[in-house]
Amino acid sequence: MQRITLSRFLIEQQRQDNNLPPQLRLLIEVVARACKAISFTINKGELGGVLGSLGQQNVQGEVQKKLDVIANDILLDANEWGGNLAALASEEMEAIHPIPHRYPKGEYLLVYDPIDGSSNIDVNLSVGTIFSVLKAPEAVSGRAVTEADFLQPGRQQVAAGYAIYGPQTTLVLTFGSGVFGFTLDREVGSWVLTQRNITIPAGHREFAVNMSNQRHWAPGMRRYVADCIAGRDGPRGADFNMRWTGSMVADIERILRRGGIFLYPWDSREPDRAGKLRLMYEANPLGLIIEQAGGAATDGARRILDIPPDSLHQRVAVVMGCTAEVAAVAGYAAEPP
Ligand code: AHM
Ligand code: MG
Repeated sequence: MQRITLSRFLIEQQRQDNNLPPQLRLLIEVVARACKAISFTINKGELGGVLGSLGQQNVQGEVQKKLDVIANDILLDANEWGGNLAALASEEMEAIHPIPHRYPKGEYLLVYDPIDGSSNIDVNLSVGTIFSVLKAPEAVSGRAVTEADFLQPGRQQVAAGYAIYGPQTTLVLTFGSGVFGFTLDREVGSWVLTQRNITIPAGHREFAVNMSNQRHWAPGMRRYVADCIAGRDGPRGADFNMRWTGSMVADIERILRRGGIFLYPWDSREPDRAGKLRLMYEANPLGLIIEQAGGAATDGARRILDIPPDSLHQRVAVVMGCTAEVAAVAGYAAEPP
C-alpha cells in the first residue's frame, strides 16, 4: 500500500480542491509537529519527570498537571514564530496570546486544549490534544487582536482536529469537507494517512456519560439514560452498553470508529445551560468533526456549531454522536418534567 504522509496529503488537498490556503496548510503542519512532540514527551512518563501536578490552578479552577503546562508551551512555542497566526488561545491560559510584534502576523486564530482528559495522565490511560482554527477578522491586520475576534460560532471554523496519545498515536483532521485519520509512525517520525472519509457507523447502542452526576441532570436527561439502561424490556426496546474513558477525545474517537453517543449534560450546579465542557476548544472542534463524519452535535437542543460564544472559556452542555441517537435525546429533553 502506498504511504501518504500528512505533508503529501495536505499538498494534494491544496492542489485538488484549491480550498486549502497555503498558510492554513503550514499551520496544520506545525500543529501536527507539536502533537508529535507532545506524544514523545508523554511516552517518557516517569522517566521524563513529566507526571504529577504542579500545585497551581488554571483559569478553570482546576489543578494543573505538569503535562498540561508542558503541552501548552510546546504548542505555543511551535506556533508563535511561524507567521501563520494572528493570535492563539488555550484552556491553560486565561487571556488570548497575540503573536508578539517581533514575528509576522498571520491570518488565522488557533484555539486548543493541550491535554484533554488530564486526569488520565498519571494512570497511563489515553489523553489527547484538541484544536480549532478560525480566520482572524481582516481588521486585525491594522490593530491588536482581542478576545472578541475569537468569539465566532463553530460553523466558521476553517479546520479542526485532535491527536490521541493512546495505544497508537493518531491524528484526526477536517477542513469542513470530510474527516481524515492519520497514525504516527514512530520509527520514521511521520504521520501517515490511515483512513479517508471517516463515517460514524449507525445503530451501535452504546452511550458515554459520567453516571455519577445524574442527580444533577435535567429530568429529560435522567429519563433518556434510564431508558437506555432498561434495555430490551424498556421503552427503547434495545440493550445499550456504556463506556466512559474520562477523556472526551478518546470517547469521540471510539464513536467515530464504532458508533454511539457522548453526553456531558446540563448540570444543575452550572448556570446557563452549561455542563463541564468548553465550547471553543472542546465542543466546537469535536462537533465539527462529528458532523463531518455524518453525526450530530447539540447541547441537548441547539446545534453546537450555531451557538454564538460570549467568552473564550464558556462552558456548554454536550450531546454528540450518531444522528439518530442525538435526535432521541432531543425528544426526551423536550418532554415536560
Ligand atoms: P480536561 O480538559 O480538564 O481534561 O477536562 C475535560 C474532560 C473531558 O475530556 C472528559 O470527558 C471529562 O472532562 C471527564 O469529566 P469527569 O471528571 O466528569 O469524568
Ligand atoms: Mg479538555
